Amino acid sequence: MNAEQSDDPGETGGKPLGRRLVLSMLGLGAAGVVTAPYLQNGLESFLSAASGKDPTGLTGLLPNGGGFRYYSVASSVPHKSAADYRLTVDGLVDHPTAYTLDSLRALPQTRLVRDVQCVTGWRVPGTPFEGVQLSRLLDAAGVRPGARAIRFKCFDGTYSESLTLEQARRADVLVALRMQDKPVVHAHGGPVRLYVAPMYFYKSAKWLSGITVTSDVQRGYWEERGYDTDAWVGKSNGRGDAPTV
Ligand SMILES: Nc1nc2c(c(=O)[nH]1)N[C@H]1C(S)=C(S)[C@@H](COP(=O)(O)O)O[C@H]1N2
Ligand SMILES: [Mo]
Repeated sequence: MNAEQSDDPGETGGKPLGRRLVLSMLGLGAAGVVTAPYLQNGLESFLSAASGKDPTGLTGLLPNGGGFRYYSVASSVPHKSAADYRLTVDGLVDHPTAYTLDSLRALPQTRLVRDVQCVTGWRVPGTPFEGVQLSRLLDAAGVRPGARAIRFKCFDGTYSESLTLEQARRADVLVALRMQDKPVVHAHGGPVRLYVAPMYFYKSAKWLSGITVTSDVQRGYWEERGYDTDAWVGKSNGRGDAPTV
């Protein structure tokens, strides 16, 4: 990573901190090799142990087996259990709602298997996601006339995303409770993340806490930093052909 690349979605903005430094902060040494005990315990337990020592959130640069990079623009993200997780639906709706994890689990679930594509170049083919279609939650809330967009909030306190109402109503947009056929783990945005299958992965907001129906598109975190709000894979200013960083 260098200063040039620091505005890539997934990298923490504006901090020209060298990979070596980050790795040494994590106690990995310059080779950047995640050593065997960490692999045995699972990468996530390693990352959660490391995250306290990584104020930059650059643990996303670590190698991992599944092909995913673990990204967070926030330096630390609280953990939410089934007991304290809530997803609010509000704004231009007739029935503002707060869902618990159990109430989301009780709704019909949709499973999609698509390729995940980050604009920085990495890609994970055939990844299963499962959850509630966003359109179902919007219908339940009763979207008012004059509504044209959705604003997504995250409990990391920093990230945000947006979709037009038309995009949000697509059948391949999920409020995902499962990823890779298991509950969404904290590192991947659990317990609940957005999954916008046809768009670059920055649209798939992790640690989803709020869905607000709005009259106009309010740009999200990376969108304020120059990335397209209409982030169709292959048809937007993402850089799917860029080398993996
Ligand atoms: N809350 C939050 N959501 C986020 C991000 C983030 O930094 N914070 N990064 C986005 C980007 S750029 C990517 S590529 C994916 C990465 O998801 P992963 O960490 O599960 O691989 O999450 C997206 N959603
Ligand atoms: Mo990304």
